[in-house]
Amino acid sequence: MRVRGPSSSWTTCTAVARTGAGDEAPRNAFGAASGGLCWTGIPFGLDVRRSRWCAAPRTSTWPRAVALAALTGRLVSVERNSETPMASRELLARDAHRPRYHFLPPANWMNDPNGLIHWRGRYHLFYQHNPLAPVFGPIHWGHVLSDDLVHWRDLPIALSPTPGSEDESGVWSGCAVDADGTATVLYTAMRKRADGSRSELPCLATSSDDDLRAWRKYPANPVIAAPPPDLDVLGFRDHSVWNEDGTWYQAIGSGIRGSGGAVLVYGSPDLRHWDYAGPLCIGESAQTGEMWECPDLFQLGDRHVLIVSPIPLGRTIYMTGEYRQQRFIPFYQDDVDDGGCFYAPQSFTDAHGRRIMFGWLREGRDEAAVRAAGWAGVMSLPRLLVPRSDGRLGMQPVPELRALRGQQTSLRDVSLVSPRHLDVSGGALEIMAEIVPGTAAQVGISVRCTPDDAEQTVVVYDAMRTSLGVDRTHSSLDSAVEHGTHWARLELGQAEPLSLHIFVDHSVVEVFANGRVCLASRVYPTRSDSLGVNLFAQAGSAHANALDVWTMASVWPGAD
Ligand code: DQQ
Repeated sequence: MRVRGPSSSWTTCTAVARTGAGDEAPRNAFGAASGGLCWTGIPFGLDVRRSRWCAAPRTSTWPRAVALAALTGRLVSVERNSETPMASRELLARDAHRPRYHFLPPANWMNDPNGLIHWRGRYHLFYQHNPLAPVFGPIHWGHVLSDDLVHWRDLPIALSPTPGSEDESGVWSGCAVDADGTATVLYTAMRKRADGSRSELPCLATSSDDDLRAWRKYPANPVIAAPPPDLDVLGFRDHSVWNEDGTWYQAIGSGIRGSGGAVLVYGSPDLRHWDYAGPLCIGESAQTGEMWECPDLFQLGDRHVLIVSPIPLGRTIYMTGEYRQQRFIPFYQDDVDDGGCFYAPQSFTDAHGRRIMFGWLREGRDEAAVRAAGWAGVMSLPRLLVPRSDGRLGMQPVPELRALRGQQTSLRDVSLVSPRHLDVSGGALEIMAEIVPGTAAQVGISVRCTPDDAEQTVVVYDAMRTSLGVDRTHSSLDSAVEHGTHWARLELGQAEPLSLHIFVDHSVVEVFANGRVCLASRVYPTRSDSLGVNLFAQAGSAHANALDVWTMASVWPGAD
């Protein structure tokens, strides 16, 4: 049964709750209590009525309604609200682990970026979002827009699960295109059935207002009724859509049992009627996993790039190669990011012709910790994708991020034989360094360091391994958070220095190296003085040609 709260009770958020047949009126976990509850560390006042309704009072803010809904355990959908949920950004802003200039929602859970589009001069980022709790749950599309890819404005939730429809269990990942002036998204409708089975089917929604606030789901959804009948597929979800000579094509992530991850292609004259055109590409499960999530196919220079996030690898790979007539032949394959938390990215072309990618940075801490924090999931910085003659995928932070630079500290021509403490500190920093490794076995930069080095995260180039690593062995004195080291192969050419571009943002350390390697990692220092930066060389000498460090401004209200 679907019910909706009395409109007079709602101003900021409408919760759609559902009770099973014969259910008692939903009471929250504390009975029909009210007021003063502390949930996920955030004090929320509650007003629970003994009825079939879970309603937030007129005075409620977004997180109150969400907290209430989560406590009942029965809420399945949060519909579009008319006000922005900025209050909760301020509530969480001073959390020591909360990033200050990476994008993340006001509260609760986020995973994949979705529906990226540069629409009427502004950037739109939609995201997989459980607005009810900081854990994966009923997935909606959260929505923000930006003039500059750096400062974001929260907009109401764009897409919510519709009870009784194909997407009643979640509005899963999808992409956006401009179809003759109408913004159109293809997304995966998730429906879980009582017998444990589930369907994943492509659905369509449209919007044409300036801010892309109002979305209308296509009444004849789903636009594809089932996966190809002659294929035994493991999954059928996530979308990449493009237009070729007037025909729309859609790539859907899948896997063929006994074979490997796959991307299936469909063609359509109008984005609503689709015919299967065959597999775009099929992998081998031993190498690239059983099922490919979040396919993203695009042209970059004179090549094409296919990005997929394979299950069960839990990391994202790219392939550069040749695309012709709905088939993709890979020539080169590598990981998009080796830092261990980057997953399910999506890219888009902006009005300047730039290909820009965002990826989801997963948490490196357990459920109890994220429930206590009240939020989970961060978006990577927007990465500019650039073609390279060696077939690799070039990645750089977008230049717009320079707008956040504050105080600058610079060094030039420094010989390194031992660690050097730099006269800079901060939880939000940008660091650029050009270092000639020389005879040093290891050279690099430590960030989030305490003065006694009890906590530190080490970005290290290891000459013997010819690899760049992010060593989190001592990142945190909290033994419950992740501590591993992640390595990326990085062979420096003759006379090629190590070029590091490091973004430190509280619990995020995002590293770009030599234009071709990225490592995004999550770290959770416990000490308030884990703010230092050290430059080091070990077992030999190195030379830093240049090093620049900037403090970075916050883009979120209430943060320092
Ligand atoms: N997450 C989504 C799926 C996608 C996966 C659900 C990747 O659509 O396959 O939130 O993180």
